[in-house]
Amino acid sequence: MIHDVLQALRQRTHQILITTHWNPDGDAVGSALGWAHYLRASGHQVRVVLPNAPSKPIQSSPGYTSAYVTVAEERPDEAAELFRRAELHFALDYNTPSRVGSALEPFVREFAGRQVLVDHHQQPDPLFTEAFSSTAKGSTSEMISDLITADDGWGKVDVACAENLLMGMITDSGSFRFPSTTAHTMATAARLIEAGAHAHAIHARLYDANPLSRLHTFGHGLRSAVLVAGGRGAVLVLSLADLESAGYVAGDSEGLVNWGLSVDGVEVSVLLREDAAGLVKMSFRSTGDRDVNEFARSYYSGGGHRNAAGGASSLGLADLKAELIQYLEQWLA
Ligand SMILES: [Mn+2]
Repeated sequence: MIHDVLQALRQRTHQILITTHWNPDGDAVGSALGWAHYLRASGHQVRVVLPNAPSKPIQSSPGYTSAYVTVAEERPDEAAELFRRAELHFALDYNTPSRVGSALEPFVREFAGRQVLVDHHQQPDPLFTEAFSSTAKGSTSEMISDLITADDGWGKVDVACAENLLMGMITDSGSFRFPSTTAHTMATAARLIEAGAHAHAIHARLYDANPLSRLHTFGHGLRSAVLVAGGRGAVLVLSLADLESAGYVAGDSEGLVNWGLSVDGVEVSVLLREDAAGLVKMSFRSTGDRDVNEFARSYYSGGGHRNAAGGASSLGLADLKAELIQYLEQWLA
């Protein structure tokens, strides 16, 4: 299947659109910009549409400020026009059209041209008749690197391309420590470093550039941690009052939920973060076979991967916490 796509790309120049999911993370932006750099080096007309802007450190990725990158939330008309104009759409790092947000979702659903999914989440939407989808892969950026290998195209990978793909691999693998990290992952990273990517510089840009509010947000979250289900579950909470006192800005709580797993014996960690709209955002992390994707889907209309998922509830922070602890006690008993 993917060879058909690569062959079509080799035959002539295409008008290509690349999109990725709402709140684009390092892998979303890394795979999108990395693939854009590669396809442009191959002579194609390429535009990237991001539903909304990523965090500041990710905005310093090579190419982010280029004219061919459109943030749909800021320029909706331009984004709509790009969907109308493209003949080939690559949907990267998401499994279903709703992940691009409600403004862009109809454009993905009604796209008239050829549509190709490249993604590592579970349950790819059947809308994508051409799907390069594998949950065994740790990142979409690694999958894009595989496409470049299949295209025999490493000669066209410049520093900007390599930096983006390596950023995606670093962020989605927790700096190469998650179970999805394989020998192939490391070999791919080595190839990207050979192509000019600077692993240390990427890491410093992403992780040593915190605002103080992030430390204070973590402080509140870490202090709140409780163990449930005989120490197999951890629950962390950030109330609106916590966020206010920390001077919270969007993104400050990213990665906080992982700290629950650092406690000896904890298999499932959940972070509840109160939202100004009265909603509580939920992040789930687990180790081994504990399937938080399933748990989040069943109880909190969420989903994600087996070991990392999200959800939301309008129950109110205190009630939700009590309910969640009850479910965790049952599940982890
Ligand atoms: Mn990803």
